[in-house]
Amino acid sequence: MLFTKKTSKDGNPYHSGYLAPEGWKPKNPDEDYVISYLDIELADGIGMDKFENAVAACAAESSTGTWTKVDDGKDSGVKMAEKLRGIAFDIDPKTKTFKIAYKKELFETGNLSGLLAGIAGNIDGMKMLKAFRLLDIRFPREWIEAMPGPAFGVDGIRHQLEIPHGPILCTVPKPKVGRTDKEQAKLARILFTAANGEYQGMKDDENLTSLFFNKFEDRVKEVHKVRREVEQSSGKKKFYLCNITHSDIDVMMERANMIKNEGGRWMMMDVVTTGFAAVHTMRKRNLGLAIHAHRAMHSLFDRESGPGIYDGGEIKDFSMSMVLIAKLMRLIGVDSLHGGAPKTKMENYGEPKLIKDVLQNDITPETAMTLGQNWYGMKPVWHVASGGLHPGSLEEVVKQLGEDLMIQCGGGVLGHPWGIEAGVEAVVQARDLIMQRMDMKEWITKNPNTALAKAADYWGFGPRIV
Ligand code: CAP
Ligand code: MG
Repeated sequence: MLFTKKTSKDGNPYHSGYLAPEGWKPKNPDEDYVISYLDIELADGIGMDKFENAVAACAAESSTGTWTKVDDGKDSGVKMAEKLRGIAFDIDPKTKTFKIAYKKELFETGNLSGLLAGIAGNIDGMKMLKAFRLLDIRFPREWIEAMPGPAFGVDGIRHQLEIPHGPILCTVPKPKVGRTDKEQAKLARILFTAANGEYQGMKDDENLTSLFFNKFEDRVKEVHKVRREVEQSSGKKKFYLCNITHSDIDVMMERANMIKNEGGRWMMMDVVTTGFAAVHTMRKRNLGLAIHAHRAMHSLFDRESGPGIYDGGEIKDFSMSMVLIAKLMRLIGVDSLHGGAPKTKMENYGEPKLIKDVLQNDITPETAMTLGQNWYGMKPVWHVASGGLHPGSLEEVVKQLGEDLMIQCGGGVLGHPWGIEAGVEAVVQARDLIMQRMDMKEWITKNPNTALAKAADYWGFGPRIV
C-alpha cells in the first residue's frame, strides 16, 4: 500500500509515503507484517510540529529510505523499495508513541540479527531524537514457525527433574568467584542435600568462566560427580547451570560437550554478552542440553529512567525493553531466562509481569506498552527470579509470577546467619508455605526458632536495594 502525504520542497522522502492516514491498520498483521512499537522524545529545540517528520524518518530509515531523495530512474530499485516501505501508524503525539508496520518480505525470515539491524539499527542514532525506546516487536506466524523456540521449555524441564508443579530452587555461589572447583563441588553437595534434599539447583555466577583456580574442565567434572552421587543416593534429580559463556562459539561448543559427557542437563550462557547469533547457533546444534539464559549487561540495553517507562509519559534514555529481549530469547530457544521479579535489585525497569507473559503465554496479551504475541504453540520459558532475593521476599514474587518460576537466591541462602544449610532450609520452608497458601508472617510468629524466622528477622520481607 502506498500513501502519498505532503512532500517537502526539497523532496525529502521523510514526508511522503511512510505515514499512514489516521485510523489505518495493517490487514492480517499476524500473517503479513512485522510490527514495531516505539516511544520517542524530540531533541531540544525541535518543536512538536516536527513530530510527524521524526516518525516518518524512523519508518524510512528502518525500512527503505535515507535522508535525501535519491536517483529513482531505471534500475534504481525504487519501485520495489516503495512496496516495502515501513508504514507508521497509531501515531500519538500525546504519548509520543507510534507503530511501524513492515511487510514481512522486507526481512529474511529467521534472521534475527538481520531484522534487528533494520528495525533497531540506525534510527536510535538520529539527531532529531533525545530519547528513544523500542517497546516491542510483534512477529507474524511465519517467523514463529521459522525460529527454533525452547527445546525443553517448562514441561520438558519439569519432566527431566520430576517436579510436576511448584517453583524450582537454585543458588549462585557467593563470593561470585573465590571457590576452587573442589570447594564449589562441596557447596553443591550441601545445597543438594540440606533440608532433606528439597533444593534442586546450583548456578555459576557470571564472573566464573574458566579461571586459574577453578577451570571449567575441572569444575564440570567435580560438580557433576557430586550431582550424580546425590541423585543416586536420594533418588531426587538435581541440576547444575554450568557457565559456558565465551566470545568464541567453538569454545562454548567444547564446554557444552563436556557437560553432556558428564550427563548434565543444562548449560548456562550469558545471552546478551554472547549475542543473538551465538544463542541461536548453540540452540540449533541441539546438544540435548537446556539453555539457561543469564542476562548480564541487559541494563545497557533496557534501562530507562524516565517516568514514562510504563505509561507513555516522558522517557530519558535510548533503550529497548526487556520485554522485547525476553521475546527474542524465547524465539531463539532458551529454556530459562532471568526476567526480574518484584522485590529484586532492579525491579523498576524489569517489568517482571510483562516479561513473564511474553515468556510463558501462548497468546501474550497486548497492553498500552506492548504489542502482545501469538506464539502458535511455541514452548514457554522458565522465568528466573533473581537478584537480592531472600526467603522473606518470596511470597510476593510467587504471587505475581506464578509457579513456573526458578527462584535463585545467592546471598539470600549463603548469607543466612546460621549458615548455608539454614539458608537452604529457610528457602524450602518459604516455598512450602507459599505452595500451601499459608500466611508467612503468621507462621513465623508461631515458629520463631526456625531458619525462615531467622532469615526474616535478619533480612525482613522487603526488597534489598543495591
Ligand atoms: C544474584 C546474581 C545474579 C543477578 C542477575 C548477582 O545474586 O548472581 O547474577 O541476580 O539476575 O550477581 O547479583 P544474589 P537478574 O541472589 O546474591 O543477589 O538479571 O535477574 O537480576
Ligand atoms: Mg550473578
